[in-house]
Amino acid sequence: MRHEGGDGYTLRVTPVALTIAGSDPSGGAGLQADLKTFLRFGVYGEAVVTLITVQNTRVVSRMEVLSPELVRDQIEAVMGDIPPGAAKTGALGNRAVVEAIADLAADFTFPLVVDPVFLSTGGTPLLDEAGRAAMAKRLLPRAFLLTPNLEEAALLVGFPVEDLASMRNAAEVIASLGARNVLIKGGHLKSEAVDILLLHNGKVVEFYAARLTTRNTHGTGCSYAAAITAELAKGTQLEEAVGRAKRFITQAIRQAPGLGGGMGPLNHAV
Ligand code: PXL
Repeated sequence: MRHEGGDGYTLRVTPVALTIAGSDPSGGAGLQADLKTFLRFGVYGEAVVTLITVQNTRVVSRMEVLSPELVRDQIEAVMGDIPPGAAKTGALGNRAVVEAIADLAADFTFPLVVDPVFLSTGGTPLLDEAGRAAMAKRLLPRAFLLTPNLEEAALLVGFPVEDLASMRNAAEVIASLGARNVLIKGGHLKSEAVDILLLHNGKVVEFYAARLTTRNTHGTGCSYAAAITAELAKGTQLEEAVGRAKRFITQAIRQAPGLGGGMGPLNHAV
């Protein structure tokens, strides 16, 4: 998008990011978290809905996945009009939706961040088993960056991922499945919150943050991946993008507003 100055000159180009994700009506996770994060990073946000959850900070009580045609039509509608500079996927629900997105992603000319959301923060499945297999086979090879947490990484590679050594191994395996770059998030490690970024050239970068003891982590994964996507939309190099996103997410957890009676949301305005 171009902004014209008073004399008709171009002031700046507005970066655009797209999320393809599920709805969390409590606003802490899913596409709502993504849009807030995009805004915080100065990026215009677009959102394609894949599924609707019924949830609050305490419980996910229901989920309904949209038809793959409806997801596809939404993506095509925005691609032809306001094409993004980067996109991310979140909760996708089932195999048909994963495959519809993978088909379209073959033509994406911008980086795609795939956040392999398998479970909600509280443990409710947000992608079924056939969907996980389709993600590994069809979507992973389209991913500029894959951002699993420890549990998601373990499900993808088939061995436990619970320390730095197994994180590195898992990143290598995921890269061999076709993801160009891999970020394994160690927020649930027993020691420090260390994330490992394996770049396509083989370089490994570790991102450290102090472990925060809090229950206000609802939507952390979504918001982290959204922040990276926003930076990529601005043209930031991946390593720098992850560093900025990590600083944002650590502050957003630290300054969580303490809303709700369960696992509360982050402060996206930090
Ligand atoms: O943070 C994972 C996630 C993604 N998408 C939706 C969610 C959640 C977690 O609760 O509800 C819609």
